[in-house]
Amino acid sequence: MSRTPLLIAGAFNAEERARLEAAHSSTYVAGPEEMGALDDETRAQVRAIAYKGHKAFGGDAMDHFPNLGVIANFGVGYDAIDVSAASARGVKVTNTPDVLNDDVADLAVAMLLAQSRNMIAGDARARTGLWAKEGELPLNRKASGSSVGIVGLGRIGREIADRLAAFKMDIHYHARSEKETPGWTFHADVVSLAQAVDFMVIALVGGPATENYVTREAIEALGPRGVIINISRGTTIDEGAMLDALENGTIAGAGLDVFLNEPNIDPRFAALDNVVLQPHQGSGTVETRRAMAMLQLDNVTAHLEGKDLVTPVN
Ligand code: 8YV
Repeated sequence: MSRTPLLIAGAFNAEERARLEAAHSSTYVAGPEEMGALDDETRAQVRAIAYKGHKAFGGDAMDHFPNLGVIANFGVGYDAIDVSAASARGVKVTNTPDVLNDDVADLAVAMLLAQSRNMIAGDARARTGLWAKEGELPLNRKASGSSVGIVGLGRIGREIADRLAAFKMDIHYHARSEKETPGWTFHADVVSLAQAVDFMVIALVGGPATENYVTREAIEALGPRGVIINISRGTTIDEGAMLDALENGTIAGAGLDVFLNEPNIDPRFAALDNVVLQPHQGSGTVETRRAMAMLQLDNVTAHLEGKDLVTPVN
């Protein structure tokens, strides 16, 4: 048994890190870029890595650890981790599915409502005295009863659709295959989905297979009343094409929790008044982050105790 079997890597908060440290003897680094600087003895002892963050974690970083058996990711999306490289080295990867579905779906709905009801401008009007000077907000846009297209009807997409069905919205979706969803309309491609709806919510998994999945053509097909909501990854949409469409009025607006190059997002977003922007906080509640941390720890502990992993992805 190695003395320090766990490497904690990434931007954990104090509670998350303390929980991992209390459970297993550990070493800490800020991210994959610091792993090579650990001394040989420490690296040889590491059998599990608890990872949190969106920095690329590739095969080169894994090669620093000859006895590594598992990378336990904090998050359902594991696109930052090169899973093929892990598999090739006999390293298992785990994630934290399901426990965050509600929060991410809640934020998607919140951004859809905030965008359509112009809540950011409304808050400013009530807060700054503009209300007294200029009167009511210009009328905004009814969300209930409109049509929505979900791109990716996985666990999170399904939660979003269920919530929006309660808003009496006409539900359309695009997925790899048609699902058992009576009353909801399946579209085999994203352009056809975009043509059919007012709101389009992207709930895809990240990674190379979904890069630019929502193309310029699909964005333009949404039309001048179209609103894009993205809670997946910045990579899943052609971001440059979306910015062009938002600037030109080709679409009406967007609600975005994810971007390319987070946290240094494209400054073009800040100049737009038809968007609601969030700092990638879909799973960011005390309750859900705690549940994610526990699931990550359960995976680490399972590996270190020779038990079956709880939520393996490879
Ligand atoms: C992050 C997420 O894990 O679960 C995911 O895929 O994107 C988030 O919940 C969280 O921001 C911590 O990095």
